[in-house]
Amino acid sequence: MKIGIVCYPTFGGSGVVATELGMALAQRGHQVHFITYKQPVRLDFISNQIHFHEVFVEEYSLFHFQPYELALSSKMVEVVEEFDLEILHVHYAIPHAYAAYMAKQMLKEKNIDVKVVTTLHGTDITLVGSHPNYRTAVEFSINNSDAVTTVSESLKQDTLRLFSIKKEIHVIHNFIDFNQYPEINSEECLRHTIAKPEERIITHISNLRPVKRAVDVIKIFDKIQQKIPAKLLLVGEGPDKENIEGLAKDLDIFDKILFLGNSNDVNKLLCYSDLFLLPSETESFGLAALEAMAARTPVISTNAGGLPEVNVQGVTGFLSDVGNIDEMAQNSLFILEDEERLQNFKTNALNQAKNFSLQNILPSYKNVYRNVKKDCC
Ligand code: GMT
Repeated sequence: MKIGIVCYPTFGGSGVVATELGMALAQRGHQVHFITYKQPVRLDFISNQIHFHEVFVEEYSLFHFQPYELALSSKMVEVVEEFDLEILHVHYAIPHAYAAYMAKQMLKEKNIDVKVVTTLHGTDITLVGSHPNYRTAVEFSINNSDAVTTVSESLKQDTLRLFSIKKEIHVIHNFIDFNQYPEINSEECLRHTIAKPEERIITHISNLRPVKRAVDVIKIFDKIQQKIPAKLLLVGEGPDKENIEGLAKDLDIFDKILFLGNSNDVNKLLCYSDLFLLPSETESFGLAALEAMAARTPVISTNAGGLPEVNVQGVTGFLSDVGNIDEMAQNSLFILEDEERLQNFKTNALNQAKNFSLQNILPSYKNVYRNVKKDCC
């Protein structure tokens, strides 16, 4: 198949999923064309089956906002025509699904029938998409896609609740490519460079937006380290960085935290983790939690959105109400204080992650592609 993938090229989960999907398809012989404004950060697989088409937006003094959708839909038309693409798979509705609809209409005029698959990822529905300023256009572009998928059952229900949807929504969970995860104790996993043997290593990875509640991470970690020796690895950059640094200093735990910034190697960082914290306000799926579990790391999360579809209460970790810092700290200590229990949770986390392996999930996307193509011409 010849597929165009449109996504955000940044460290956010939707871009990561789109990039991993494109690389997996290319490895299996499909021709994949990424169309976005920058090379996706996780795009590290070199193959003649992968192409990258940069979308340029011309600056002009009249524009208060640069018209990205216009440049994107023009680029989609150009790439579909030049490379005979059959499918445009757009990740994150805003503005990608809308731009794809426009591209599809322009291509129709040229008797080209490209199929549009839209994958909804979370905040494009829950936080931003349903805002009155965007709702009409988001609803229209979902209903006019040839196929629609969501990354969790919870996000499907949110979409049906917040919009008037006429299309069938297919739930296709996010996935993990286990080939990218080093063996525990392998040479790539140098735990001793991070912490002393007696210290537990706790990790949080996110783009530090308020929705991730990274401030809660610091508060939970503070309670943990009062009881047991521990280090916190904080991976990611974002608007809450200053707040959490300030809080860590106020609590006098700054020296127990490693601020690692953005990383392309989360798989390698996670191999020394004993526990992963994800106290998000909302999370359609929680790819970061799944990545942690794939590296044998139990998860302490909230019970928001799709997290219960990933993290299993009392088995792979624990789930609490948003903001219940005391309970999250208690559950963390319950896992961390007993070595045998910790090892059981680690094994369970890995086993649960295996349900979301690339091999298990990829066929669902291929089915969606096959079905939309069946309706063709
Ligand atoms: O929240 C993020 O970190 C970024 C955001 C995105 O779209 O880039 O993530 C959303 O999509 C991820 C991949 O499907 C999901 O795992 C995240 O749960 C979801 N984030 C939220 O719903 C807040």
